[in-house]
Amino acid sequence: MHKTVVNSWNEWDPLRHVIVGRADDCHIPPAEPALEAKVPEDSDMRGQWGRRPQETIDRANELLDTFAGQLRARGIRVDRPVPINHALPASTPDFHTDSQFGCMPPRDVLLTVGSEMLEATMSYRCRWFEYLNYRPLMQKYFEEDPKFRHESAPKPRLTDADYHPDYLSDKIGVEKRLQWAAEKFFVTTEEEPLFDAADVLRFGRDLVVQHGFTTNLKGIEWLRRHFPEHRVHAVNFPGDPYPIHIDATFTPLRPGLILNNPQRRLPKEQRDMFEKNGWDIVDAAQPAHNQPPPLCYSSVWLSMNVLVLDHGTVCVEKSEVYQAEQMDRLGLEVVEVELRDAYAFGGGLHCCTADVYREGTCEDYFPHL
Ligand code: DAV
Repeated sequence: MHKTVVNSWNEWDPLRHVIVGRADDCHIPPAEPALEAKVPEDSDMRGQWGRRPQETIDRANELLDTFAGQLRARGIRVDRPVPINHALPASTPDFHTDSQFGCMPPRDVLLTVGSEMLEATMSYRCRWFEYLNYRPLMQKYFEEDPKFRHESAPKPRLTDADYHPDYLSDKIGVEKRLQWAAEKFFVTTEEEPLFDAADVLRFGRDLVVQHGFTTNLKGIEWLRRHFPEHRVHAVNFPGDPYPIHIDATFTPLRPGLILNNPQRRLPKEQRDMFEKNGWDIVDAAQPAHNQPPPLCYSSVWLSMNVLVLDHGTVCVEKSEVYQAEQMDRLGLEVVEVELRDAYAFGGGLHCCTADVYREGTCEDYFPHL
């Protein structure tokens, strides 16, 4: 096997090396401020926590293993995390929570920009130590690739000052949540920089970052200072009552083409940079399901949480027939991947992967700004 080279500048150039998560030992974490805000008010997850049932873990792992095999069969190198014991509490001098979460979605934690992989601050207490699942891989890349930059963002303190108490209720109602989201009043405060890696999309020289529950403005400012050669753009999507992670909302497919969730459209004034540079933003197809699977944090819009393999090929979840049809109309070849029974462990095909190597270099896709 060839030695690692870390290099990935965008979401669409040919993928050659990727991390695929695991469902091992995944826990539903106990209540904490950021989670309270995110778990939908009518969710079956409210009020329960603990290790997920073994048969659901086994089923999710079977699907993730099969997905990894499909990628390998296409010549893509696939690495897997080494799960830590997620039953252990997370304790620091500033907070305590009784369990951790899991390592199914590496995309939430690891942001690859060029030869750098950056561990995000994260914004949930139960996810504070999640980077440890990926450290064996990071160490290996560090040894194999003399140009690899392993970075970690400042660990946040995550005291109560990081969360608006207004969100500590299961009786807020969707109307109020939508109003708050439109006003950019999110659960996280501006106490300190916070971001999850899955709020960031890479467009070569430009990074597009969602301001929402898991990423605050200070987190976006931190990214701006950390990547001085990049332009960092804050976006937000007012139609989403639970705005975490950009990858079921805004999905670039190739240079010039982005899918946008029709219930979470990018506001008019934020569309400028795309329109002035010849990018089309098209509404994503409807999801095939009315409900997420049981005990799932994510919405039905994981339908658009796809993994682009190259400019003409995209992995789409097998049951998402409308999304697959739309890809076909847009001229992309669809690779069907069965993953729905793993959604509850942290998301879809984009979430459960993190780029190590894509071909290509850092290009400027927005020459007119
Ligand atoms: O629509 O629930 C899910 C994103 C998971 N990384 C949603 C967002």
